[in-house]
Amino acid sequence: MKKNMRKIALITGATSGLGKAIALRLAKEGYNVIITGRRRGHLEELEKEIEIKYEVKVLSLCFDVRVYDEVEKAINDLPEEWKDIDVLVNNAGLAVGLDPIHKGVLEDWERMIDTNVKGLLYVTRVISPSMVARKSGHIINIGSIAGKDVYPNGVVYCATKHAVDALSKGMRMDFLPYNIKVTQICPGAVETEFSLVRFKGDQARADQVYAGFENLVADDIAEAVSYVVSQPAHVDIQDMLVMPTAQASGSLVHKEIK
Ligand code: NDP
Ligand code: 8X3
Repeated sequence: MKKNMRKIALITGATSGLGKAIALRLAKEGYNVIITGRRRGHLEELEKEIEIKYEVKVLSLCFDVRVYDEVEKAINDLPEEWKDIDVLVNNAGLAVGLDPIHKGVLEDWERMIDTNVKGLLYVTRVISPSMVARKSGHIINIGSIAGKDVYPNGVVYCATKHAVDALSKGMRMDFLPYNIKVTQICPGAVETEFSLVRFKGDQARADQVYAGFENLVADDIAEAVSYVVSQPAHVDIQDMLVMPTAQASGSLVHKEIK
């Protein structure tokens, strides 16, 4: 921790799933947290939960990572005491649809590319100059097994996560002179709102994804984040692949359906 000051973590996509669990975990560990997402009501609920449970400060920022002007305004308008962000967790992201390329829905492709690739870049572009100036910071990009592997019908999502893999490697190079750690955490199947979003609200189809095996839960990834941020200054966990025991690759899950 800074002398007499708590560290600050900003988590994108904190309204549900991994981002919410990561925000709660970092707050539990004494970070003041900036929680972001588009659903203002969800942010307000999480803000209250954190304030009740932990003696840290919490600030909500409601913006769409796909809109550069919104990202820039939200971050640049931060009160002075919140400006020196120590840990940025680039988590906001989504898959939309599960179609072969020749049947792909252009709007779905745009949403995935704009959120998972351009959104991550926009947030990093606005926050990293302050880390560079201070020669201090830690950027954690939430990638995926889909960034290490490719599975049929999910190719565009996989391509966006391969982009996150490349961006994580490249950021590590660009930030090397500035003492900024870059970590990529790549989960396998975690039960969150992810599949509900992918299948556009079809809960039964989303439930099928997690049937017959023990998937990861969001707290498993919060635990991974807790591990990487707690390393000493000279240690950077560069890349972490966290899979359910029953999942061997992007498309190979051992299911026991009764
Ligand atoms: P959820 O759908 O539960 O959460 C996604 C989060 O991203 C929400 O908080 C959502 O907030 C936010 N988000 C989506 N689009 C935008 C946007 N345009 N602007 C701002 N925020 C946005 O899914 P997960 O928690 O599972 O996903 C989190 C990350 O983990 C994603 O990057 C995903 O690709 C990755 N991942 C997930 C895995 C899984 O199996 N669940 C496995 C591997 C990686 P809001 O809607 O309020 O804007
Ligand atoms: C999310 C999990 O299985 O769609 O990244 O790759 S999966």
